[in-house]
Amino acid sequence: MVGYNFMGKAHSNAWRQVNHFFPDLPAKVEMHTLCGRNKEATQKHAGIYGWNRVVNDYQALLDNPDIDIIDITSPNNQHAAMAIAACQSGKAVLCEKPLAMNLAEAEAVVAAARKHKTINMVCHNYRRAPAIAYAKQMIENGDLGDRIFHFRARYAQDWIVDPSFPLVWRLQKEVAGSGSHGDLAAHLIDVANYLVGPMKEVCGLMETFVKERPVLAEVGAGLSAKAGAKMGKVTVDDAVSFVGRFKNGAIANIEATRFATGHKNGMEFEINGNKGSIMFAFEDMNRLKFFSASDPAGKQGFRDILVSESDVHPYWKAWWPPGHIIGYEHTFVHTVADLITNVVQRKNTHPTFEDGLKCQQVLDAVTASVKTRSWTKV
Ligand code: SOE
Repeated sequence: MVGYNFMGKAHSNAWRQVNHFFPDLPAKVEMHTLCGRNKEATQKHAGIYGWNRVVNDYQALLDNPDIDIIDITSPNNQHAAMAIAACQSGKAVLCEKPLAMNLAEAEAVVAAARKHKTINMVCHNYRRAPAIAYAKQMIENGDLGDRIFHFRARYAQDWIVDPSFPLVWRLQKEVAGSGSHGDLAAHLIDVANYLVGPMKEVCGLMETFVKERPVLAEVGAGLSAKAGAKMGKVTVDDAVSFVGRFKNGAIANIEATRFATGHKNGMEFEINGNKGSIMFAFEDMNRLKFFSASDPAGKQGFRDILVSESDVHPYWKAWWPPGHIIGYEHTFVHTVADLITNVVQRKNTHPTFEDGLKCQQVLDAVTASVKTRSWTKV
């Protein structure tokens, strides 16, 4: 694995736990090597997370014949080049989202994966929240009917509302690619692609509310950081909002912001079909709300499904008795569990790099639409 900050912590935990909770997987994980540029920090995090060895040169990971899977959790501007090099090495590749900084990069990654027949996955972990995986089954089962009308979604955070919060890499275009758009809207777009299908056109707006911030003095845990004295320019969007049309006729209404005061990780969506609707809110991720128009008159209403029944709900067999709920980190455990099976069977499952590219196509179309102030084809 390369990288050891927020996503490195989430992925490491997944690799460490996966055989414990999925004992029937066809392979046992050895957490072979952690790679990072800063020698001391890499060593320290390898110790905390449970990696057996440390290297400071990415090529050393790729050259090691004992390593089967490369996991990329470095900042966004390194994803594409690292993923392409990993494909060339013949190993399987898991890349944290977003797959790339822009469409051209994402296309190059997909081309490399095709050329080298790479087993690949992009880590859109929310697909593997049991409620979202179950929503997929319900939609395929026709529980919402045979026509979807709306995908309405919002990703609301507030960690940079304070203008004295420093200029971390997530706020710099050359490292992050974009702001709330590629970081948060990307998740909603991926869920939309997964549950409703591809979009054909979009029209959006973006805003950067705080245009200058103190430069970064020190990175802290999670998303925290300490500010330095000088000021620097914020080069990404703080908030994005767009509408879109799906190829199947449904319409999308999507918003992502880091300025929703009071909201911490408010990833929420609703899908309305001709026979039913579902609602999901990540901060209550063990529940899926479902309305069925087939319920008898007088007894209709949104019901609350606790998605924790072993024989019914995706991934639950691995965990606890019903109602003994799970959290954010489990979505990563599910992701690597499925990846391990694929690596052994030499096949790909969603979300592949192609799915990452499809997400990037929507992201780029929205950005173009904001620039030209017009509807843009995906
Ligand atoms: C920060 O905005 C962040 O950690 C994202 O980078 C993640 O992708 C998202 O899952 C939660 O918020």
